[in-house]
Amino acid sequence: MKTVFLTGATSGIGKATAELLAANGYNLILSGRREERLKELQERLSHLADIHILKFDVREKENIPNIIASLPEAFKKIDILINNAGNAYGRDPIHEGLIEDWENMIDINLKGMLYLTRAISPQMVERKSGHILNIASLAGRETYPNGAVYCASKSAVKAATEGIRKDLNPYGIKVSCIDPGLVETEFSEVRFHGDKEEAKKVYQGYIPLTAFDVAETIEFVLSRPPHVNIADTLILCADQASSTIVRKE
Ligand code: NDP
Ligand code: 8X3
Repeated sequence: MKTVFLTGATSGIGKATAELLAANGYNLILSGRREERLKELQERLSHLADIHILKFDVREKENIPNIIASLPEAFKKIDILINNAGNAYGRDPIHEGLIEDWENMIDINLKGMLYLTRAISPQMVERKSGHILNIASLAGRETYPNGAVYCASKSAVKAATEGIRKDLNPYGIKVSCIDPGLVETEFSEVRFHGDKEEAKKVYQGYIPLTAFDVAETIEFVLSRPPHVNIADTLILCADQASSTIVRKE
């Protein structure tokens, strides 16, 4: 049975992925900052798979190597790392943006992914096997107004993913990236700093992707035979043509 280390398991895409992977026979290390949600997932899924939960913030640069080193014996060998934790903060033109929002996006979306990859990839290199899957975004391929820093953070995730694939190629490690378009999760609630009404409007008038749609893509990428790596995937709802073109009623 393969062991997956999944960040951002408490909500949205990560939560749906945890549910689907547990049902498909993967053992899971689930992480996020909201411990109650991690415990709920562990209780609900533990009849399907072995689940270990870890409450930490992906910005904890100093702590992450210790967290990985202190995993219980049964979870020490990590076959798959899914760097999913991330969010957008704010939807402002650059001259009005909050610097704290920018720091959150760069520190969580980009640097958090790098810290986890740095801590977990050496054991994959040693074993000459493994799979790292990063969740970037359509926003990493295409910018849109009032999203410069989020788009930059995701573009950086995509560039880093390509570089990581090249670095890890000699060791037989697969490195993949999935880029979703609009997915209805808690993402917009976080982006609008908890304003649920504003968040709801993002998904009105068309049918967005669900977290489960993306989880299915993740499961597909992970379950390809050893010689196949789905390196890069764009998944959009049928109503979306680009970051700025969405067919609405
Ligand atoms: P959600 O807000 O529903 O989930 C975000 C997850 O990331 C939560 O589990 C949250 O856990 C975790 N997270 C956020 N910040 C941190 C942190 N500092 N440390 C640890 N965990 C953190 O959003 P989505 O499920 O939509 O987002 C998942 C990924 O998908 C993100 O990388 C996002 O950028 C990307 N994406 C989303 C799209 C969308 O339209 N929704 C489209 C394209 C990409 P907790 O708060 O408990 O720490
Ligand atoms: C999340 C999708 O369109 O809000 O990456 O940037 S979008």
